[in-house]
Amino acid sequence: MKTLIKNGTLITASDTFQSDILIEDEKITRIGLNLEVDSNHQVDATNKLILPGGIDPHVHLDLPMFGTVSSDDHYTGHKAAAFGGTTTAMDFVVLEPSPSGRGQGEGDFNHSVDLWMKKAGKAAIDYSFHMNLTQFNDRIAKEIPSLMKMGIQTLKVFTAYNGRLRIDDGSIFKAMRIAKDNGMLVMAHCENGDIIETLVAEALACGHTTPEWHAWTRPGWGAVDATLRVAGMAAESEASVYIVHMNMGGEVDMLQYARERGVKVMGETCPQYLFFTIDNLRQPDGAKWICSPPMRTKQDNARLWEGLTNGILQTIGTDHCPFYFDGAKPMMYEGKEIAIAGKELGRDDFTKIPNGLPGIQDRLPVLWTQGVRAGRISANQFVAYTSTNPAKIFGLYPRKGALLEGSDADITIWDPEKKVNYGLAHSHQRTDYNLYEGWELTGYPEKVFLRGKLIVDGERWLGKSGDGQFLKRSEGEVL
Ligand code: DUC
Ligand code: ZN
Ligand code: ZN
Repeated sequence: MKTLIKNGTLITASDTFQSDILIEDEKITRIGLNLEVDSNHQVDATNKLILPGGIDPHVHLDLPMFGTVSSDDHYTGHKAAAFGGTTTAMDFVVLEPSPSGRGQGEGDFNHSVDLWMKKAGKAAIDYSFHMNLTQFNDRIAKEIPSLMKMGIQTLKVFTAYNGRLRIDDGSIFKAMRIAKDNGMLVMAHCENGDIIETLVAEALACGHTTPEWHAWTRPGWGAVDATLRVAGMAAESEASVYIVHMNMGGEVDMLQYARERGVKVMGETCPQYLFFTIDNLRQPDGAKWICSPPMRTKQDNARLWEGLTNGILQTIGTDHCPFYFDGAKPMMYEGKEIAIAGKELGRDDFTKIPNGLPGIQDRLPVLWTQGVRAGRISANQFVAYTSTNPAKIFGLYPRKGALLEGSDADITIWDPEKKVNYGLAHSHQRTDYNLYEGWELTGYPEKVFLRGKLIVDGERWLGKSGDGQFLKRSEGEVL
């Protein structure tokens, strides 16, 4: 099967050039001007841009939490991703004890990965996993290198969620040493768990229950101090470390400080932290914006943009973890009514609002208009942050994140002039709201190929459950 895409403008992380592109079966096999090839299909891409499919390094699909579950699974979330031009997504395996295993509730990597593989059987785009390292002891330490053999090159640690997800700093430091010795990468969620626990208890005791208290009880300085602490551990252990969902200007400062001193630390931000502030949590529908870490200030938005403009940050993920705003009301999804409990669970208590928001589809369209068209980042930086850098950091390059002969034919044909009044009507994310409702966008995906198969053609969905493949990853690069 041969598909020839003619007359497009290719955008890579470093170059912009006119070229045709030939896809044979699942791979890009030729790139060049005026290709004359017998093909089964030709696509005219005159006035269109050709981008490597987006890679979202940070999503939470089908994740049980807050007594419910994130409302996109590996099919619905992947379908939404594809409509937004993304063809690879990485989500996080919850470390669970095996029912027949060692007992005492000790996490079991094999069992946990098996569970996640089963969930992801319905994948519609390619995917891989990070492992949540939410327990640590000598046995777990010994078993960490086995993850590499499973193609899981990343350990996620938390400096918050005391008594649940957090492991202490000594354990994080030991995990970093193991990661360093085995070509693995440590990802860190940086907030100050001790301060959060104190402030939450005080807020509730005073009867402060509204959504904005979610932000007041998770102070930004805690994210800044945790970022510096994690960077310090990276320096001392010489491990490669990736700070997820940077939301504070001060975190960008800490990242810059560490990187200028040769520490192998990298940073991700997410679109929501570039646009929204604590003011959104004060709205009557403020629960829609509840996620951890929370929205901050306009100054933080601006410093994060600066971090992207100047290349201090390396990636833009989404932390896609959607919930319904009103899960008591069913919504239609592929012709069926479906209701999943959501933000209404915390109507009277901000600590019970499921943390997380949608974004897997929104990422590229919103960033194109607000980033590239607004002159904050170049089109090449857009590709770097949303595709090529994640591929390099997470051990997928040049199979993914590249427009090169031999790379997987994951391709998004982008119409840079298409105007869309964005919002729920365009969204395939399985939730009842969209954070970018009514935003005027210019530039939108037109066609999306996953390993050579056309899965999105305008408004038409041609993909299916099971199209996605698990990607075994190997050692990545430090950017
Ligand atoms: N933050 C969220 O808001 N949701 C899921 C996980 C996380 O870190
Ligand atoms: Zn996190
Ligand atoms: Zn997350």
